[in-house]
Amino acid sequence: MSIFHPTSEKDVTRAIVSSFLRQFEEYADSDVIIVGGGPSGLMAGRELAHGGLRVLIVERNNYLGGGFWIGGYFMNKLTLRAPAQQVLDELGVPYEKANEGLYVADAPHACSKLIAATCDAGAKFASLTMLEDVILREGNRVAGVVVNWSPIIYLPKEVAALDPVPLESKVVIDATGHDASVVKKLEQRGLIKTKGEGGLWIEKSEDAVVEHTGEVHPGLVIAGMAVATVYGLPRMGPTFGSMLLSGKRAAEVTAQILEKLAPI
Ligand code: 48H
Repeated sequence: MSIFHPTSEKDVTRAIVSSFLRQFEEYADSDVIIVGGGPSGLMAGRELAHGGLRVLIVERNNYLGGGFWIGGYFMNKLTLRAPAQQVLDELGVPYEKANEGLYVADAPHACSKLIAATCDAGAKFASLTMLEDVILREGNRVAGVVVNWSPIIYLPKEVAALDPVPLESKVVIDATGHDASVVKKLEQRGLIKTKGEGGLWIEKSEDAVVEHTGEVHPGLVIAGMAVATVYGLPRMGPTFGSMLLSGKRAAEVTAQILEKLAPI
């Protein structure tokens, strides 16, 4: 006698397929698409979804969190500088004071809480999904992304000739980290020029990344390390405060753009 309710195999498959399709269909037209599910993308997604917007986070890996699982080298301890520890307070992540204004937390704890908070806020995810291109409309405004199943890059060419699918959104956020993959699609067309990130300088980099977070091209906002890559700002190494605060800033800027598009 099983302790579980009876079900059949086909019902398990149908439950997965129909739930996935319903969501994919709905989010083929989102308010905001965020490419990249690292700390800055998750933070932006959490804030925007919390504000009632329909947010889809596109992530090429089958796991979320990007570089937030590992603090530096092989050690899963994160550092943050004040005032970013307030985000850990909001998320309910414990941390220790390492020095005045410098805090250290367990990366798996912080990362899993941030993922959970983003889910709780209502953001949805397209995993194993990579950006292939952007949708460009009048005046080259970014109006969504073109995505494909990320494992196709490992398949032979004759098998991998899969056409991608477009997903529309009012705003796209590039939170793809050092690669700045969305911005690079505009650079390929001569619409923007990236400078490439500078050398490591913690003191300078974190403020600069947060300050430069914003709309870099009509319909496209940048967050996190992508900001350093676009503007040639110094990198900060294994400290994450500016990633979280840049994600928050990206959400504020995005909300302002959406308000201008359709004033409430
Ligand atoms: C779909 C994609 C694609 C694509 C990438 O690298 P991340 O953690 O990015 P941030 O900016 O949120 O955080 C950066 C931080 O982790 C870091 O590297 C720091 C602080 N470095 C400082 C230093 O000096 O080195 O996450 C980006 C996410 C990842 O999950 C990628 O898999 C994903 O974006 N991604 N997803 N399509 N084309 N490109």
